Amino acid sequence: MNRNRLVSQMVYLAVVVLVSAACATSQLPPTSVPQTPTPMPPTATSVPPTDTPVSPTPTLAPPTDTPIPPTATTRPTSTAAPSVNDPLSGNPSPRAYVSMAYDSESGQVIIVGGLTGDPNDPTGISGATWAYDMATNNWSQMKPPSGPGRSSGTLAYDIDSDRVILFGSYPEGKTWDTSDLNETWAYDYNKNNWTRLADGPAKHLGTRIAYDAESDRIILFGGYHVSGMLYDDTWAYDFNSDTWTKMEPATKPPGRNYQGMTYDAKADRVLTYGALTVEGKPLETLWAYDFNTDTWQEMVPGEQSFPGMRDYTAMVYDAESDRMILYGGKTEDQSSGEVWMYDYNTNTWTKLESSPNPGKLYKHGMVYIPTIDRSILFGGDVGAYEFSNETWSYDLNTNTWTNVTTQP
Ligand SMILES: [Ca+2]
Ligand SMILES: [Ca+2]
Ligand SMILES: [Ca+2]
Ligand SMILES: [Ca+2]
Repeated sequence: MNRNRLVSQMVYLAVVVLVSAACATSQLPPTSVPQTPTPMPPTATSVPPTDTPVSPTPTLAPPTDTPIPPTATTRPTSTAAPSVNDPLSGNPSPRAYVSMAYDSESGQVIIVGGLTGDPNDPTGISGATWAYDMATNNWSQMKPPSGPGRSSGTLAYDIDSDRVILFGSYPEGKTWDTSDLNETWAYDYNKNNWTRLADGPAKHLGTRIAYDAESDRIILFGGYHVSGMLYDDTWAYDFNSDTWTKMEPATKPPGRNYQGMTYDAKADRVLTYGALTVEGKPLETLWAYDFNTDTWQEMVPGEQSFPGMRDYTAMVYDAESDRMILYGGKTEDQSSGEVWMYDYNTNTWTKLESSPNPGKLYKHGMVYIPTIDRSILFGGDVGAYEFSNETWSYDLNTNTWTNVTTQP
């Protein structure tokens, strides 16, 4: 069993118990969302792995895209004030559990909160909305008039709808109160406002999302249930109809959480890699999901080198180079500073090393910016709850990292 994960989960459970006891009189009524703990053994796949390069199959008829306005007005909206658990100007404070999305219409990288201090201290959990402007290399706390008041979820940008989608977050300042974790929120940078949308799957701690642009769907995979079970279910969210749909692929990757996940636009596949089983066994095979056919495919690496154990890693897709980039994540010797490049077309991993680099870290955020053909990395845990607030830029074509952190 992975001791670090066991300890963190035990701490987390203890906190949930304490918070539940302390807040017994102010508890929300039990949710009507039924738990669906369908424990699945961390199976190897039943389908024989293929290690032959797979050419993307022609897409089937894409789901129809009839724009239906989200019916957010029927749901409560948060009246949370702008976050005080964060500096009001300058750079975001150092943090972990960072997820990033790039609003390409507005040219802004968006993050929402993160763990900024002691996870047992309410002031250590920020729910602030921050935007990083590529053109000026400047971070701004957006201070929307109302917001989710939530932290450390997973983000993806819906290009078609020009919204950043936040899912799987927990309340700001509630110290790991995971209650349901099922709120869906959309951020419109142009109007600087958040809208609450239909609830998604409940209690999927550390689930990840990515946006399938060809299908105009947010794809969700993985998550951890506090009973000690990792989910291996796949969901799709359509902002246009404000609908979550549970998919039913015949084959599924082993359950996991806080893994790397990104969308390969050319192949029209959502790629996921890394994290651990409940027993602490590393998940070292990349999987690719095609929403159009509702099919997961295991991309067995064969004899080549591949990243190996990576927990809390980050992945992006460099569209210009048509390669996936993986950076960071916890390894057996704490964490790694290597870049791994993956080519879906040939199922080929390539290790790249360069100096300087952001160093060994995990629980960081990373996103690709097509207009400058660079990936941006922010934050992360550099070891034992010591956090970074550095911003780095990476050019895959030249394998060059640049620290672009501005001095306060
Ligand atoms: Ca926008
Ligand atoms: Ca959309
Ligand atoms: Ca698709
Ligand atoms: Ca490139």
